[in-house]
Formats: sequence, structure tokens, C-alpha cells
Amino acid sequence: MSEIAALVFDVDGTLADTERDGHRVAFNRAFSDAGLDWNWSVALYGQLLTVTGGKERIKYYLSEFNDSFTPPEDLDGFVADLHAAKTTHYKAMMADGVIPLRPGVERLLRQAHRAGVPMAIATTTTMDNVTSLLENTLGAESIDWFAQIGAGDIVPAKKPAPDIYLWVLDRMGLNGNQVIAFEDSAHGVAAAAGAGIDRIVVTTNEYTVGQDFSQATLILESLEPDDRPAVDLATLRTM
Ligand code: XBP
Ligand code: MG
Repeated sequence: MSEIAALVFDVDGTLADTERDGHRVAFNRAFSDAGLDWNWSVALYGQLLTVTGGKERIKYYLSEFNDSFTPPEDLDGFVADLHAAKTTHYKAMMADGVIPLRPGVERLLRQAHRAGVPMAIATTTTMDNVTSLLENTLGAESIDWFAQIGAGDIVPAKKPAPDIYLWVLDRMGLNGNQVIAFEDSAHGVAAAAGAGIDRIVVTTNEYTVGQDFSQATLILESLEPDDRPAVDLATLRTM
């Protein structure tokens, strides 16, 4: 296996546990603002996470879980407006510090930054959401720690498609066997593996524990697991 040339991080569920108390709440606030009686419970949201991408998730909800709503003629425009409102709510929650980084994430990011190990982000969420999380947890300067940030609609197909990882690898001039990917979900692992990444660290969360991580190299409950040494560069260099 090649020397590690870069660390590539997923965001939602990996850098921070953003789904249950972040994105889900932001969606519900946007629905309420729009006068919709839609409420995504914790359990329903777990089912909706089958589909990555907030706009795609709203359409999935309408097609599979809400047959009483008559969609407007311009469904794409309606969904885009709802999603923009949701992103505004999500950014406000980030600014209020609602969602912290997961255990061990800050230490590893700072260690890699200090050691000059290139880092990138490969996520389905929007660039706005990425920068608001980084600004409000590590400070605005941390955005520059990442050589590339691949986010949201920059690619035609979202995870589990490999597109976002291929985009990041291409922009960094690297092959999949030169990086380590950090993910939280089966969709994310499939996307990274599909891009030829053969070293994938998974940190599970309540929505993803028990998913298919057969293509992952290391599966942990966090980067600072209670019963094992914290994951640092020395650990990663043994992978
Ligand atoms: C997880 C996702 C995103 C978020 C919601 O992204 O699937 O869609 O759930 O964010 P990641 P948006 O690849 O970081 O795990 O509403 O901005 O899509
Ligand atoms: Mg994720």
C-alpha cells in the first residue's frame, strides 16, 4: 500500500453528528415556515437517510411517505426553495454552536494540519453547510486546512456514487490507494470504495451502526473510542 498522501473526510456523521439534531431539525423548521404540516421524526428521518442529498430526500419523502400532498407544477423549484430555507436554518444552528465535532476529530485534524498532511473533504451536503460547521467549531481559518472541498451538487451523482471522491482525487492528482477516507455510512463507504480508495475508516453513529461496512478497513464507534487508543497519524500510518 502506498504512503498516505492525503486524508479525505466525509462531513455529516463523520466530522460531526449533524443529522438527528441538525439537518433533521432544520428541515422541520423550513417545513413549518412554509406552512407545511410535515414533521420528520427521528425514526422517519432514519428511513429517509437512505437517500443522500437534502433535495433528493424531500422528493423521496413525497414519493414514499406522503401521498396526501399535491405537488406543485414546478416541483423542482418548490423543493429547491424549501431546501434553501432549510440550509438557512442549519447555518443558524451552526452559528449557535448546536453541533460539536465528534470525539477525536479536532485532535486528528489539528495533528494532520500541523504535520502538513494534505486533507480534503468529500461530502453530499452543501459547501455553505461545510464552511459554517468548520467556522463555528475550529474557526474560519480551518477552511484553508483542506486542499479541496468537494460538496453537494458539484458532481452529478451523490453518494453511494463515487463521483464526489473521484472529483477530490482528480483535483488533488491522487489515486485512491494514496489516501485514507473517513466515513460514517454504508453509502459513504460505497462511494469511497467505488473511487478506488482501499483504506476507509468508519466511525458509526446511531443511524449507521450495523450497516454494511464490509469494504471498510477499520470500524470504530469514534476516533476516540473508550476501549482503544485514539486514532492519530501514527495509527493511520500502520494501515
Ligand atoms: C449527508 C447527506 C446530506 C445531509 C443533508 O452528507 O446525505 O444530504 O443529510 O445535507 P455526507 P443537505 O456525505 O456528509 O454524509 O440538505 O445539504 O444535502
Ligand atoms: Mg456521512
